[in-house]
Amino acid sequence: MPDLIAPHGGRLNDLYLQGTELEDERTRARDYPSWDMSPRQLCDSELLLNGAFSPLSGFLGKDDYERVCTDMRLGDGTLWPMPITLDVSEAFADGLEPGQSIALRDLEGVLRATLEISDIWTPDRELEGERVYGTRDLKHPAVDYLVNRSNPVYIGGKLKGIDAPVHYDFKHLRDTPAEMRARFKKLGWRKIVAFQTRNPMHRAHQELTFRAAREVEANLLIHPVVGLTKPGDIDHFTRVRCYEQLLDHYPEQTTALSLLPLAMRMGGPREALWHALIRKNYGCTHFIVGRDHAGPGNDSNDEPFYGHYDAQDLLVEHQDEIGIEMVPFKMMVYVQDRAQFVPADEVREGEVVMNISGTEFRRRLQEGLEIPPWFSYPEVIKELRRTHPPRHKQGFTLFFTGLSGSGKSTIANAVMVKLMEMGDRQVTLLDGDVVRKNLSSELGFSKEHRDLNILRIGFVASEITKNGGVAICAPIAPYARTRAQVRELITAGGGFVEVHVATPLEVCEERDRKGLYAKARAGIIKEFTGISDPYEVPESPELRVDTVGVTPDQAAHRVIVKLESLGYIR
Ligand code: PPS
Repeated sequence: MPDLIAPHGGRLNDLYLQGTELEDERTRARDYPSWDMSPRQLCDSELLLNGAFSPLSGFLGKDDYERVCTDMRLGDGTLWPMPITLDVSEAFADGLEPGQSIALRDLEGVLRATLEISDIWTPDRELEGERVYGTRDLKHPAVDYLVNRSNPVYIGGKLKGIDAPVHYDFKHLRDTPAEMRARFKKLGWRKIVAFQTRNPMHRAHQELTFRAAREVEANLLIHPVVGLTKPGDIDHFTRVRCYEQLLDHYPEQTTALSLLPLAMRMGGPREALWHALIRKNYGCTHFIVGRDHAGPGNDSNDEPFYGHYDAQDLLVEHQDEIGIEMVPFKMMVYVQDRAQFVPADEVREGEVVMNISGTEFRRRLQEGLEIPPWFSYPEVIKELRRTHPPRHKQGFTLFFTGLSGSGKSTIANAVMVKLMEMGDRQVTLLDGDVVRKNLSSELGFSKEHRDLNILRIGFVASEITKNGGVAICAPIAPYARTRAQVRELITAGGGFVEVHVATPLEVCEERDRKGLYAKARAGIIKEFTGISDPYEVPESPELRVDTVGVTPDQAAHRVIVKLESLGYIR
């Protein structure tokens, strides 16, 4: 059947077992060592198993991995730009051997697939970052993931699918590649242009996708990513409701919407190639690529990681081999006199052009300001406002950090009382000592225990914040990396305001309210922050307060003013 030909002429994979084969493997898997997959591995395995990553039939083995990293090809020469690897802990890998099988489970422990091991190796993950993403800079989300989050050992091997993951949300919008192809066939769509997105779509996007489809005389597939996108992106529940609203504004029968559970890497040019291969597998003939496709933002020197058009250039080079045609994404602007969006290069002299940048749009959303209907349909804005209310209605975490005796608890208490006096917020105080009594009573002060303590506080604060409350935390939190992790966790669902209580060590020691510094100096208390243990000073907190010569009331007032200026209270 020609419609099941995947890129490079290969077949579209469906790795799920059926009938007795399935039951036999399920029985055998009871004795296999079990690995609980991470959210990224869950996304990857879903797309491996349903054929979206054809021709791959499992997680990459070592030879394929090496060649993918160096020249974007599998061992047999087939184009494949992204290493799809199964990273596991040393403890899990210990004792495993090629030829053995392992069970892959989801977060609830349900068996999703088994993998017959072909290779086990310890990669150089920083080198992988450099080869694949062209950098070792941790500002690149994929490099950060590789270095700080992924596990140290890789296992390669073929997959056997047991149970496909169940998605309880937007079931009517989830299609496997085979289902999507069948749908196109049924509709009689022969040319399909796919649009990839991880953001809400506004009128400019609608216009550019519509024009792209018209230009190549194709139907349009809006194919947003709902797996893992860039930290800080708008959640997929909100986005999908927005896409559904937008769909009504396309001419009937021209456009389809389907969700792609992909874990993006923000890999720029290589990622564009990967996206195109995936869309080819879903049966698309054309793919829209814009400026900075799947771009990771700027590096540590505030320079872009990739050139604006690198992704387009790389895809054009390989489009024939993939068998999909790139449609360049045009920058659209609104021409007031024509009451219409047009490509920027078609604006006539003297015409008044209007545009709202992404940053300006987010600001208006955050501050509850007007967003004009020429920019986005009111139904779309209404959906966005439901889950992204203005800042003064959002939850937030106020995170005090500083040395013992710096005054964190005193200021935190004063701020709490002031917020309660205002009356329209539910406030929870997670003070260092209180947390250690209740949440973390078994923990000591090693780096490992301190980190665990802070991550627990972060977890509780993120739940409070997500649900619209205010969490005030006041631990020492001496490590920058852990504070950053907490920030990331919390900003996914609301605000995060870091206050460094920067009272100098000499002053804290002189005050020595609890007599702990004396004990630390005498060596009675070990690993004491500032004396025999580190405190990494925050580089760019939202606010820094030194309590020398300042009353607690004045310090708390500064915090309140900061919260007002950030828009969290008014
Ligand atoms: S941490 O590092 O963030 O987990 O620390 P935290 O949970 O805030 O706990 C700090 C309080 O514990 C007391 N204490 C110590 N602090 C630092 N180092 C050592 N070794 C230590 N041992 C006990 C101290 O009273 C801290 O309270 P604060 O309010 O900060 O003075």
